[in-house]
Amino acid sequence: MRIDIFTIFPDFFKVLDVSLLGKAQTSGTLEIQTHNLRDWAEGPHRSVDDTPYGGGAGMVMRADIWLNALESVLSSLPENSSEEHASGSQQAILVPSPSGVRLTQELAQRLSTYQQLTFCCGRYEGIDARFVEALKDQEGPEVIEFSLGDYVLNGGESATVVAIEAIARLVPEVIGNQESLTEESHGESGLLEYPIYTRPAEVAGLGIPEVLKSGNHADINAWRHDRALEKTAEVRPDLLQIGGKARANLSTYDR
Ligand code: 6GU
Repeated sequence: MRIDIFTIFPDFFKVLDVSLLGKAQTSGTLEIQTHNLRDWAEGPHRSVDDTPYGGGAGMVMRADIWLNALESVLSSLPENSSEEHASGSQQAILVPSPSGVRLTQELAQRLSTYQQLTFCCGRYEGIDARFVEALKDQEGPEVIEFSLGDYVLNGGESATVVAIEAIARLVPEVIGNQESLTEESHGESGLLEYPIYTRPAEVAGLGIPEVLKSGNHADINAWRHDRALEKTAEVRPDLLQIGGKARANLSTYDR
């Protein structure tokens, strides 16, 4: 998978050189390139923003600079043919924004099959709305404005790091043990994860649930499902509501 990141803070993304994503870059499974938006700006200050039409606080990033930047990098990438589209080799442009669609495990899963992703990190009050409008108007990669949740960040950089970690770990070869992906929170079941334990058998006066030492895997699975359901009902009841992802997976329980 290839990832291009446009930002005025390229240094922010050094964190992606660490741990599993760093290894995936070294091995060539993942190629991440950052681009400094100011390289497409003009004038002595290489300014990328201006005051908002209609007034109001803060500054707005200029759509023309953003479009020029994307144009010069994306046009140099291999064509995204319809043939590739069918085999799951798509491209997407991702724009972090508190007013985007929620980044879910399901969306991360879909994007992990893409060949190339472009992240556009806005700062200040965001990017001139015509940037996304123009991208959607032209034939080209799918455009997705995404949000991490209902709170406001100073810019899209940290959200982009989060999105890349969520997506790239689902690319086969990035995580050594694919099995560790199968039973985690927000996975297939739609439930939060059950509690897990390791040695020592006693910590701070607390032991291990007996069933986990029983060797009976049917009992262990039933216990884990119960705990996952309990935890979900306690902290994320929304996941169990009608339309909630977990609801279809409660077959052994009263709905
Ligand atoms: Cl993706 N961007 C910004 N700027 N703020 C956010 C966000 C994204 N998700 C939640 N808050």
